[in-house]
Amino acid sequence: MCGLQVDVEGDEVTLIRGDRDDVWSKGYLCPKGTTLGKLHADPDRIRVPMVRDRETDTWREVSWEEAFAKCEELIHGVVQRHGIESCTAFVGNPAGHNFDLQRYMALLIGNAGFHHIYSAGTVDQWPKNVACVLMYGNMWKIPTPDIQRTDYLVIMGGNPQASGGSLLACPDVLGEMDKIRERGGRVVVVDPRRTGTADHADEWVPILPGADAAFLLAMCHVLFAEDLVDLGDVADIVKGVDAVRALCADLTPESVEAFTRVPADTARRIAREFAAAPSGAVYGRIGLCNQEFGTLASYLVDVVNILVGKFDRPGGLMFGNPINWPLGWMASTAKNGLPEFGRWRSRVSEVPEVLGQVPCGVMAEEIAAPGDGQIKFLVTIAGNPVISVPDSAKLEEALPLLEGMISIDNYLNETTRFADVLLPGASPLEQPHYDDIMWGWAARSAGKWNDAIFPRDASVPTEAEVLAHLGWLFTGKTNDSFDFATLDDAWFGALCRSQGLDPAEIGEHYDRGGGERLVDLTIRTGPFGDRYGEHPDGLTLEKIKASEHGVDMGPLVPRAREMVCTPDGMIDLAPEYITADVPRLLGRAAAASDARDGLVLISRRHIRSKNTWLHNVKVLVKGKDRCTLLVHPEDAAAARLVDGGIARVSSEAGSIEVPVEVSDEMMPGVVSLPHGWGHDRPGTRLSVAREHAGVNNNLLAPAHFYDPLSNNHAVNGIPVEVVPA
Ligand SMILES: Nc1nc2c(c(=O)[nH]1)N[C@H]1C(S)=C(S)[C@@H](COP(=O)(O)OP(=O)(O)OC[C@H]3O[C@@H](n4cnc5c(=O)[nH]c(N)nc54)[C@H](O)[C@@H]3O)O[C@H]1N2
Ligand SMILES: Nc1nc2c(c(=O)[nH]1)N[C@H]1C(S)=C(S)[C@@H](COP(=O)(O)OP(=O)(O)OC[C@H]3O[C@@H](n4cnc5c(=O)[nH]c(N)nc54)[C@H](O)[C@@H]3O)O[C@H]1N2
Ligand SMILES: [Mo]
Repeated sequence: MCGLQVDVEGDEVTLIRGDRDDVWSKGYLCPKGTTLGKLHADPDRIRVPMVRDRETDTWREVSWEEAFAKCEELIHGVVQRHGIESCTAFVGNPAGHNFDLQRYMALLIGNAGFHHIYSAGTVDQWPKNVACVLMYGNMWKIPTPDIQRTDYLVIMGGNPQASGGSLLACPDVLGEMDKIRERGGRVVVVDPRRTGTADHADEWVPILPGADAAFLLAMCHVLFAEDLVDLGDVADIVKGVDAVRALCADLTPESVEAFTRVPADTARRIAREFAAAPSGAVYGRIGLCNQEFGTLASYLVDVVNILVGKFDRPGGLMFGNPINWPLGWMASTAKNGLPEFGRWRSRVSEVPEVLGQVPCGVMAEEIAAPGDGQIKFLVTIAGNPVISVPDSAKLEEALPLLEGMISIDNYLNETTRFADVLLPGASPLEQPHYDDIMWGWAARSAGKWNDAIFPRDASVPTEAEVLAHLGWLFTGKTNDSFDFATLDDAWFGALCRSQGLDPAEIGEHYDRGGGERLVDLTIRTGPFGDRYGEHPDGLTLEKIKASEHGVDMGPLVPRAREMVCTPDGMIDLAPEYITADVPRLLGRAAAASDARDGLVLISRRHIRSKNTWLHNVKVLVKGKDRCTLLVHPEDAAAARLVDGGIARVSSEAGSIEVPVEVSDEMMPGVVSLPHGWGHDRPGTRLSVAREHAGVNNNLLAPAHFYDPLSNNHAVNGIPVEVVPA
């Protein structure tokens, strides 16, 4: 989303820097952006399709035609032998960032007729999706802090210093935090680790991993007890306030102190300060999702904001107002009814589905265990589950058992090495760009178009075409009859109709399809759009393209009334599905207060990584080893660990060895490992990453440690034992 200035000579990138004239990012850029040229030039990046011979485990470059012939043979074989029920997909994170993948996933997942799929969503934001669908009516309508105008910001379980933000899209979040403080406001970071973000805050509040829901309930308690509850402008569209009052009636800050480790007077003071601030927002991110009480904690974040009238107003928690409406915003519980959970169960462990998914860590047993419904075919799309998914050793053992595997990916990595066919996408500089859902939680109404910088051979299919093509084959049809344009038109037609428009009429405006047509549609029917001539001054993609440095339509505006799409039009402050989880939380609180000695493991990110996959870029991995176990000095002393020594870390799931870094940035009792490492596996083509292999922290994450309300894995708060190796 940040504006780049890319200098090129011929087909080489000579420099990438932040575009100072960019209306959104104003020159700001993180290291990920500066290295797109390195990714483009990476000799290890896969540029042509490859097919693997299983017997010799060797790869051969093939034409696209031959690759799809192999796909057809494999897919049809498995579907004939075992049925479409035996086929599934794993969708990874870049599917949310890539120009085509983010707009065309439906043409694979929807058209193929998979019974269900797996995704990185269940090690990420599924709890927030559950909370939002129940509260607001759509799983992707996730409100974000209006960080540029707030007076009081509480960041829980997020570290924008490393991540750049997440369900909060804003360039230079640390700069915004500094500005909040400069204008007399306050920033509080609630995190088991004193992160680089905490260093920019007024206050760091260490908290025991997984205890955030208790902290937030105690905040609610204070708000009710001290008569600070005032819903403000949204009062008439909120229901369930009394239920929340009852829920936290006994949960004084004192009563949860032993569990959260947050002193009662700190919790009380923050609740009071937050309520009294002229504007304020509590923001919760992955630390609150990837934990045992992910749904409860993620839901309570919104509750706290709403209770004190800091919702849907400037400086508060607000819905995004993107120029292009995100495709994910189409569904609504007003139209489709409230979600039913547990419509089916996973075959082996009988985990009830949530929003169509079971924990992605369960995929391994579904592949490995024989029987009816066993997974025999897997398509991975921009995902590296052998590293990113809990209990990953099991998945590594299971993948060779598949009868067919296709990966849409740009690298031969820990996961894709098991594929039969590897179908590469374009490099980031060979495709246009315009984000979809990410603008849905952006700090301003902005947008911009990026043209592809380097041309790609027109005969090479785009990733949209690849998705659609595979979807086609799964329905039993053949390569000969595949025609992207027909499927693209059908998808475009569905999107037109969702906006009350006639596709035949709207289609007249375009001489070609593809992602660009979809972007234009979502802009023209968005809040600032021209609606195809109805508002002649309105925006179109053409107008945005003409603004080289992007378009900024201003700050967020109150729009809850228009965004909320529940059956009764009300925001549900107390969905029973979620509030019924409080007794489980209190049970855990009692158990945790009794057993304070053990260590628990949490994850972290680094500004020079992107999950599992930027480790093949030299400038991003150079310098001192980042894959270390952070341990508080007291814990290090107790376990006889020394800085720079090697520790053996063991959990219920496995055991690894890793260098120790003793640091008081950890709270006592909690140790931290980065995720995304472990590049020592055979058969990959990652020459740089291999030299900086690190270890995979998901070898320690038990597959069955997850938040049962959302099926989101708890990769934070894993009990571990740490000893010198
Ligand atoms: N222990 C622990 N585990 C975690 C987390 C954690 O905090 N702790 N975080 C979780 C989170 S939030 C996430 S999102 C997941 C991420 O999990 P994954 O999505 O599985 O991992 P990534 O590294 O993001 O996957 C990137 C893959 O996409 C490919 N790729 C990159 N760009 C493109 C492209 O443009 N097109 C195509 N076709 N492929 C591309 C890369 O080569 C790589 O194979 O990890 C999760 N796992
Ligand atoms: N440079 C870079 N940027 C990225 C990524 C990357 O890998 N590298 N990944 C991208 C992705 S896919 C995502 S989802 C986002 C994530 O964006 P963020 O959520 O900002 O990611 P993290 O930096 O992992 O920050 C999570 C914080 O939660 C804390 N934490 C862990 N457990 C708990 C807990 O139980 N309670 C509380 N209160 N805190 C806890 C951790 O100590 C950590 O500081 O970042 C995105 N941006
Ligand atoms: Mo993520």
